[in-house]
Amino acid sequence: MSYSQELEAIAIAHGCAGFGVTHAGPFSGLADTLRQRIASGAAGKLGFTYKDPELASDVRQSYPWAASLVVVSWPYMPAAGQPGPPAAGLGRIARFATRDHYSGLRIALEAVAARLEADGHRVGILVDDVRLVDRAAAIRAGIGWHGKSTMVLDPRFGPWLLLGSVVTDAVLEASAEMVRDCGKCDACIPACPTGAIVSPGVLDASLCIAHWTQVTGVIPRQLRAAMGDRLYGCDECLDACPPGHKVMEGGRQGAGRVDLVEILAADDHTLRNRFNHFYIPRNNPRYLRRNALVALGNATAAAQEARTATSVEVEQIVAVLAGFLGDPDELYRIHAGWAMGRIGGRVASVLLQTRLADERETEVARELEQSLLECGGAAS
Ligand code: B12
Repeated sequence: MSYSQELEAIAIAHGCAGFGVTHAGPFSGLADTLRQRIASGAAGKLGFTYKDPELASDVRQSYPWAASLVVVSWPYMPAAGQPGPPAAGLGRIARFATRDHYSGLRIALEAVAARLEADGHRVGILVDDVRLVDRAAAIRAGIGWHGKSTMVLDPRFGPWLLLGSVVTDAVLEASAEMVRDCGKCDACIPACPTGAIVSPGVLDASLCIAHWTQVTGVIPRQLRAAMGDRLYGCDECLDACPPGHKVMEGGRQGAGRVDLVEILAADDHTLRNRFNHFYIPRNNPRYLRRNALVALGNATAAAQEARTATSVEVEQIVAVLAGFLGDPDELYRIHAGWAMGRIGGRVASVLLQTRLADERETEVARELEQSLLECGGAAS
């Protein structure tokens, strides 16, 4: 057994799906790609690897001693389960976050790193870090291929993989790249509800629902209906990907379903504890509540259309939204008002009209006027 094979055996024994090695040199062209995405607006409001393209595309800027990258993939399906049917007050969490699926990946990487360290090597662990574009490392280490959705796919798990690396000064033999691509399949492209995959392999994050659930600010009005019942993340392009279908069978139904009313009633401390594995800007639960308000509007409207919501349920939900419509935080007033407009009806219309009469913030008033129109009421 070669040294790399011994490391691979450790990774596989800890549950990894894929294992590969690449040299630690810079990723050619990657810094330019990142800069182009920033310049064109396709990076949206994201920091992460877009903060410093030079740093993200050359691991030796952070680890001058780096010789190799040991890259692994972590399968989170079918463990992540399936959301099951929608309902009036229920939201949905993307599968990568139905629980902290990164924890298994980190344990596996620590085990590989521990072996390298025990043999006298220097190590660092990189997962979702500003210092490495995980997918670029995975491709060069032969773990999978670039899907048109931008996801790294492998033949067994499709896109349902998380990625992570151990950077080390050990000089290891590089793995061969995987010679495979999506061929004629482009199922992910029309599956995106907002058209965010603007061409094969290029995602405009400013249109991506997952992006908007993770950044600060007001969610663009034209994207809110497409968010559907999603509280955090989005799986539409992954769900559509044929190589991932087999592994989707058998997962627990109802996984990642959350009670949105309960989330909106919870205090900051409870939300931080319950969702501490989410990436929420500055760990501030107001962004989670913003997402919950939009999801609640969409989930309720969909249940009304499907005639699965009772009038009592809808009344209770409108009452919850009304509380946020009167909140001092304008982020809540905007999104609660929008959700009321989406649900519609006489009560929502009266509440919106009453709020609008008192509203002093121009942006909020503009939003409320539109919500009132969508609700079927007229701004007086
Ligand atoms: C920023 C970020 C996001 C952003 C932007 C995503 C994006 N596509 O760039 C947002 C918030 C939208 C996001 C969403 C998601 N993310 Co994210 N995200 C990241 C992060 C932090 C950086 C990604 C990055 O640097 N992108 C830079 C751009 C340039 O890369 P790219 O779009 O992948 O570009 C590649 C292609 O263009 C490709 N390419 C070049 N030429 C060609 C030609 C062809 C034909 C093709 C097909 C491709 C191709 O090369 C480029 C570089 O590799 C990484 C963690 C990390 N540190 O790497 C996780 C990461 C990419 N995310 C991950 C996950 C799981 C998700 C979600 C599935 C979560 C969810 N369910 O909501 C979604 C998937 C959405 C999607 N289709 O990408 C995983 C992806 C694992 C995998 N199997 O690919 C990562 C690697 C985290 C991890 N450690 O596992 N994410």
